[in-house]
Amino acid sequence: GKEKWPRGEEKVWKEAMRDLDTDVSSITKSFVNHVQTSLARQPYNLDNLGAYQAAALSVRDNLLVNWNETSLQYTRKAPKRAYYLSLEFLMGRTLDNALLNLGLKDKYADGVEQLGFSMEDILDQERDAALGNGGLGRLAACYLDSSASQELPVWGYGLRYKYGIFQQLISPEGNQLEAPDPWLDNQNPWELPRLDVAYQVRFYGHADRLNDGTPRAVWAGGQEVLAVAYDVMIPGCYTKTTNNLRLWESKPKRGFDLNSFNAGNYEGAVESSNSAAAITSVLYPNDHTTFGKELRLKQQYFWTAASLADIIRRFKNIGKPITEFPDYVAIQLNDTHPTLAIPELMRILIDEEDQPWATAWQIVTNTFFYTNHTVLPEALEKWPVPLLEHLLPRHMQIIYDINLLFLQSVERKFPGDRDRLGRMSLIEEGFPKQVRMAFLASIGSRKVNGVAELHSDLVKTTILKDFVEFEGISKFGNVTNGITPRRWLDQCNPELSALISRTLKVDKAVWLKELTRLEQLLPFAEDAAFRAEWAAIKQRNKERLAHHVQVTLGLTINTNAMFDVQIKRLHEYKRQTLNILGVIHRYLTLKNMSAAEKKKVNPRVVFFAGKAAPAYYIAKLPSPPNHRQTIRLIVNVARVINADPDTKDLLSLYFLPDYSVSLAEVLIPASDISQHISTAGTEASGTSNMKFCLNGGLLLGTVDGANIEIAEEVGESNVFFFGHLTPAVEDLRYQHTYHPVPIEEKCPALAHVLNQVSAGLFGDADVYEPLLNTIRQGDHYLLSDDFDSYIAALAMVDEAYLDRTEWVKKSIRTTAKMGKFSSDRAIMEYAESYWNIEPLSVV
Ligand code: Z57
Repeated sequence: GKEKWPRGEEKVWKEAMRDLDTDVSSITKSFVNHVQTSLARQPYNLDNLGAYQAAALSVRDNLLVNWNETSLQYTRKAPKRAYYLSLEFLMGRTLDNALLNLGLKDKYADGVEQLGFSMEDILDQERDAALGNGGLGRLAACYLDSSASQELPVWGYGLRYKYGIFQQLISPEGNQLEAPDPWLDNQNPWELPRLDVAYQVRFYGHADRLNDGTPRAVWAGGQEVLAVAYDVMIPGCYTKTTNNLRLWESKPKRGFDLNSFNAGNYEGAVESSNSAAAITSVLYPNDHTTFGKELRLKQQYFWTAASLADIIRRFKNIGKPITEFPDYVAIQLNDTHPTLAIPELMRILIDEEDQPWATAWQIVTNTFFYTNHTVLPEALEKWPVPLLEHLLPRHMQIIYDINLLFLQSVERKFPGDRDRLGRMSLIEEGFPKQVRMAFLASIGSRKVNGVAELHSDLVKTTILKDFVEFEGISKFGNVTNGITPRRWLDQCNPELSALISRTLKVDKAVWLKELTRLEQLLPFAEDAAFRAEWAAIKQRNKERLAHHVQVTLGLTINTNAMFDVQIKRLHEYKRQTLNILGVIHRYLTLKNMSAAEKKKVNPRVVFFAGKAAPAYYIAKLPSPPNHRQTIRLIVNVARVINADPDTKDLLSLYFLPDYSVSLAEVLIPASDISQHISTAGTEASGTSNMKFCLNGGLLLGTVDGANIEIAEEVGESNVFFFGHLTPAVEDLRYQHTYHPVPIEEKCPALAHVLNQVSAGLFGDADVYEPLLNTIRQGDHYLLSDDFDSYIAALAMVDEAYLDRTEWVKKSIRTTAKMGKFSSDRAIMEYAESYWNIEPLSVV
């Protein structure tokens, strides 16, 4: 029976339970209260870090009230819910975002100033939550913000890594050094440990089929690990809805193995406890490469098993039959990393819920949705069958069964087509055999989507072509990525946000949630006073960046130059090398100019930032050329160029170490032009391109990913496109292999640049040789094919920048037409066309 509530006096409860007061004096009271109690510190010697913690705890109180209310509504109304499974959530900092979403920033700023602190200093104390590598993880974070802001019942599920993406240091020689990221060292106020929410997850052991006429099996033995929940509050913008991001931490089932301990094997006892904790100890820092490590597979299963157990428990509380599961639950798979959720749900339905195979498969294929984020072959996950058999014997059986039934149905549709069966099998033949995770994710899902129009077309016509032919085109779609305008405009560029509100004569609460309203800025491109304000804000953002670089690196930057920015993970396909070789070309050109010619040149500052995957040295083998050498080249080119009195006023170059979400928030609003120059067909979408354009930076890029849709929106006259198009890429690669043309003939300008590097103009000549040779021979990413048109595009950028009035018009028009790229639009497409969920107001 239900307990009587309230227990005591209703009036007392109700009075105590109303929302927290948010007048400034209540805020300072709450702040000081946290200093004295939660932090147990003396108010008189409180430093900025303590002030950050007190402010965070005080803001968190507001979030927790909303978060509880939201959970209660979800439980009471039991709407269909969606779950976003992502191995990465690149959240960045939270305090500023929470204050803005709650609409409390001005009041808190007022309060902390009255107590003698500056809001800016306090915000700067926070460490980034960097539980992701790059675009895929940041997309997940934007999607959580948009879900909460639109009152959608969406939860995230991920891992609580003890160490996030490594901290990048750059040695004086230009080598990337990696240091651990102990982000949890100063208590994290944004998470709530839920030690009572815990599940057991099994590894290894053996699986025995019952062979009793059912498909059931018993999986037993092996190792059991505990998954413990940590909840992170996700506040919506100007709404009470506060969703949840549940992150799992692994720990040993018992503190240590009692048997070994009693047998005097203290070390052995501790070892088993170490291996359980190891599962969530560190984020894998490899982006776009699969690595085949057992610990990574353990992470994937640990996380999907705990998340599914949690989702199923919540579903069961509604009291509906299991066959109605897809009416209450949609699960989005962010890339193939959570694909084990498919055989795991089959295992639960068959072995634990005693469902027939067909019923189980019906439930599974109505529950999951799969987003593909790349067509690069080296990034497509494959797991060795022997490893899966060893770690997850029952899942391997289920995968074989899925494959058998699937191939039988393919055979029925295409009788005798053995090539097709080989191509489509979930198991790739070889030594060892491997499970193709993208195929498993596709056939186990209700829908499959790519992340930009071009990319989704490529998915349908290349890696999943056979699956489109077999299952029909309607299962395969596109949801173009988006970004949250809260963080990527209002938070990172407050002056521009304020100008927009003044100009549109509407509160930001309105246009931040209806971003296509930015179109109303278009006529103001013709207004000289408006243009002056627009340009002045860009200038102040450039000065803010220069100040940041001055304080953190001690370098003085010329803010009267065009700011040219390329910031993203280092990867061959993203072609940072093309950019640096272009910089060298510019440098050599300047060196040959007369003083009179130089007078006509507009100064340019080039910024790079980004992390490269750590090198793994295989004993005695030289490590292959990779993007780490590109960093080294950039740093050494910078050293030479920035010191050259002939050119340094006209060209300078900076590699900013340790790229992060919070560094992006300073760089992006300061950019005049940003570079998105992947070989056509290789960048699935890109999302920083959207961030730059939303902040009035123009785009220099290839006809690739979301660049194409940005150009469609803002107009081709406002972007700088260059390079070969996707359909030409395959032919060009074929030419490179079978009819190679020496680079001196094909692209003399590039050959000259390469020769200068080889000749030691930037030192370390032999170090760069392997990197340069990837361009001279093979040139898989087509630098030699695109270089001339790249240089021409850079010249057009220079030319356009000389007419500053026209440039500012382009900048305004670009921002004005970026409404489509709000992640609100993207997440609504998922909600309506895929998940079938609706907003639920929390009042
Ligand atoms: C990652 O960040 C992306 C794709 C991947 O397969 C992996 Br692994 C990591 C990126 C794409 O490269 C971007 O083009 C895209 O914008 C982003 O995912 C979000 O979809």
